[in-house]
Amino acid sequence: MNLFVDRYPEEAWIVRAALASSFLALFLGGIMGLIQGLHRTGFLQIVQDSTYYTVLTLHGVSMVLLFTIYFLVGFFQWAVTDSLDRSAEDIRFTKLWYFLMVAGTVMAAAAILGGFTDATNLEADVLYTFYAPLEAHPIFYIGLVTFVIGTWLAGVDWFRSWWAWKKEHPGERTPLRAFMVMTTMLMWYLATIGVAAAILFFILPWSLGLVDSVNSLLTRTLFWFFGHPVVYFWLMPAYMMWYVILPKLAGGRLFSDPLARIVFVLFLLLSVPTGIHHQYVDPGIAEGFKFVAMTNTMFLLLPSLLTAFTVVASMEHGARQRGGTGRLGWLRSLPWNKPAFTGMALAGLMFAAAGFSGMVNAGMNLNYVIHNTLWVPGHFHLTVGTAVALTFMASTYWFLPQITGNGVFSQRLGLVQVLLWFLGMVFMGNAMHRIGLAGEPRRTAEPFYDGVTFDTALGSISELHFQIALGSVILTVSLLLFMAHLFLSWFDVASNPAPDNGVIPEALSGPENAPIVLENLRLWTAIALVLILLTYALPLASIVSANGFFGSAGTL
Ligand code: HAS
Ligand code: CU
Repeated sequence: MNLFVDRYPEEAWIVRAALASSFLALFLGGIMGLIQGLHRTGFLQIVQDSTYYTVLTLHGVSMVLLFTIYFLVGFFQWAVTDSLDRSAEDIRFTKLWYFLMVAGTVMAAAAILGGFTDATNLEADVLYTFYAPLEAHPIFYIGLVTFVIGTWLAGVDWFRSWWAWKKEHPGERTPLRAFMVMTTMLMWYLATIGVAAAILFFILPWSLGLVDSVNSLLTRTLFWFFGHPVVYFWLMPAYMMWYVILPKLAGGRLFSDPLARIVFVLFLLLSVPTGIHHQYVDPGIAEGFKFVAMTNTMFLLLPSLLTAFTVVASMEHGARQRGGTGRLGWLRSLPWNKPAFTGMALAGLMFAAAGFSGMVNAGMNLNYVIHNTLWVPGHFHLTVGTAVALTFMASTYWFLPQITGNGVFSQRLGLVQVLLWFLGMVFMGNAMHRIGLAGEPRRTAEPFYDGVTFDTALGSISELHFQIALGSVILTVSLLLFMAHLFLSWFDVASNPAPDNGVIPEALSGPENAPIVLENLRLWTAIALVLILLTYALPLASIVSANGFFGSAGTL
């Protein structure tokens, strides 16, 4: 009786509900992605240019706010319950935060969907970055706030479990998965201060008509205070899978538990004080502050570089346990026939490329070349769209049986699905980066300067457009396969038994080797707060002193 669903049926229900919400968003967002991919490359323009921005908003919000966050709350619920081996303190509270998230989603979705029709005054064509001067119907912001409050309460729920566990296990190291959840949630609490302040004090009152204008630069800066760390909110659960599930699937054990803890503490410390790297070209922020953000960003590469080392070392260990030999020959001994493994490994491989495009973005001078071009969507389709999304989808092949009690429908079909996602992103990611270097702008329905042309010469703009469209189609096929497969597995069409493989093995270098100071999350949160104050107090003060709190909308 090792399956999670047998041990914790009520918690498994919440995990399933969160996953179902997540995949619904993925499906909706994916269809919007196809429409966009074909629209802006000139292949199929079934929506008006003005509706393109509704589609773009729905795509962005569904993918990066709903798909990712619903998945991670489900995954974190499993991680906390399973690793602490205790039920939720009060399952009604657990349901409360989930339903708050759903209520928020319904409000925000209604506002966005209103953009497709003139029958209501609902509209929210503000993209997933939703800062001023773009303005949405108030219900959009109220929905977002409700959704975020849901996640805050989810964090409270997990902290309550952790505190209760600690009381019963004095002096023991927190199990790795719970440690990762707590550090991620602390990072999230700090990050969301920015977006909560932007919405509650400025954007919502403005959208309600209570104030006439807002200081756009202030809302942008508060947004990016949140907008950079939110990307690690998506990444850290994917890293958790690379640390705890991937080594097991590779046939071995995690290389170092203490190193994994250090990585998560580094993310807690450094995720927020880097947000200004999204604003290198914003006037109104002094160069010096931008330079500080750049320096912090370069330090923030460290936890990912450490991850690359630890995860690959763990994979190598697994491969050698399975009889692999040679300097690179061990790669052949990895379980490439398993979609959960192959999907996650390919997601990691793609993230290596994505990390490099991130480094280019982060350099102040190089950023001037790529900012606001299609290079940036290229970067984030490899990070969140592949490293995170493909890891989430691939891990579902391992995870779903744990929470439904049903085996997956077909490993082979799963393998085809993850390979297609990787292939689709190879085309799309490559072409977006390259076309961005040629200067094609992002966030536009109409990137054509001379009308649509179809030139087949390799490397030409239209050939790159073709790669983007082809990538979108391949990704859609992969998505449809994933949804169909999910349905067949969830409803146990093949009656495959669920493998009883839920135990996560101990790391080679175990938790007892982790310095005890790592457990002191109050200390790390306090240091993170100081770093945030040091990087943000002066820029915010100068923005407010230049144009006041309410400046004027649209001055940027
Ligand atoms: Fe980024 C813009 C800088 C990581 C997402 N980023 C964006 C936007 C998004 C986004 C959504 O400095 C657009 C926002 C908008 O709409 O305007 N980003 C970075 C840097 C990193 C980085 C330095 N980004 C991410 C992650 C994201 C994400 C992660 C989502 C999940 N990004 C920027 C900057 C901008 C930006 C600027 C603004 C651009 C502009 O001008 O607008 C770093 O965290 C990256 C570090 C990563 C590495 C790679 C390590 C490699 C690993 C792989 C191991 C291999 C394995 C597999 C496991 C150093 C861990 C091996 C396999 C075998 C088979 C052996
Ligand atoms: Cu960033």
